[in-house]
Amino acid sequence: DKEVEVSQRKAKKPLKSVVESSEHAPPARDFIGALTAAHSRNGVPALIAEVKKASPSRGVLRENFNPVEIAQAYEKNGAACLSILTDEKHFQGSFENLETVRNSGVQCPLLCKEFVIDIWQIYYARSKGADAILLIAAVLPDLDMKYMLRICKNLGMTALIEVHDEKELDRVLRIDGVELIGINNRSLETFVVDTSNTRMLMEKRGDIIKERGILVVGESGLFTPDDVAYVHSAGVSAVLVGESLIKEEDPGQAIAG
Ligand code: IGP
Repeated sequence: DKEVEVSQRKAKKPLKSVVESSEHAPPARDFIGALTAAHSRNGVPALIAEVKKASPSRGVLRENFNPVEIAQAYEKNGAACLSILTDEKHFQGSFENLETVRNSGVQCPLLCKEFVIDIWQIYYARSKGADAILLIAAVLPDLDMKYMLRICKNLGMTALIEVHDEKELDRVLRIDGVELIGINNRSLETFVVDTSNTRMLMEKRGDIIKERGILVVGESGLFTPDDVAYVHSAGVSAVLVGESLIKEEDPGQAIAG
């Protein structure tokens, strides 16, 4: 049904016009640069804070959901980058949220969190101001991944390539031009979260990753400073945190605290 969803969006706007608007968007900001700067400045993993209303495993996370307010609070309290859920079906996100956050004066680079299966989505994300986009190894065959990575580069965007297991990580490490890998602690199939997943994969492939200068993001299920310290010691330069921040009454304060 993802297929249907995408073709519906296509029906709204043809690829050609979306490509055109992507070319007229203000240039993409440096997502990796922002992560590296924050990591070396603070000596702790850079924070990508996620603007997320709901999830398939947890339902609605926040009732009074105001994406701009949350984004501004995250930025003010030291997030290096923001992740904006645009998937409507499972996360109640929208491209409108991405666009309004981009136009709200927030300076942090923005990651578009979408289940990309079609290049249309990449151009559309860029046209709405995304600086980076998620590409999930579990849903994309190698050829698509390579092609989409090229498109991102041509648009000046960063691709965050998400893996969950060793097989996916090895596939991704065989692809040229990969600069940023996310290790998801949550299985997209079972929703089971295990933070030792990041550590396990870093123990196995950390050497190659370092050698190739690839940056790693620890994703999902991080709730406490100890959780963050744990994935940091595994060698990640950044963490992606959603639920534990968004559920707080004051999501900005939750970063500071
Ligand atoms: C954030 P959490 O457990 O802190 O809310 O997780 C982020 O990692 C998670 O939302 C996520 C995700 C995804 C969502 C990781 N990969 C792919 C949708 C699609």
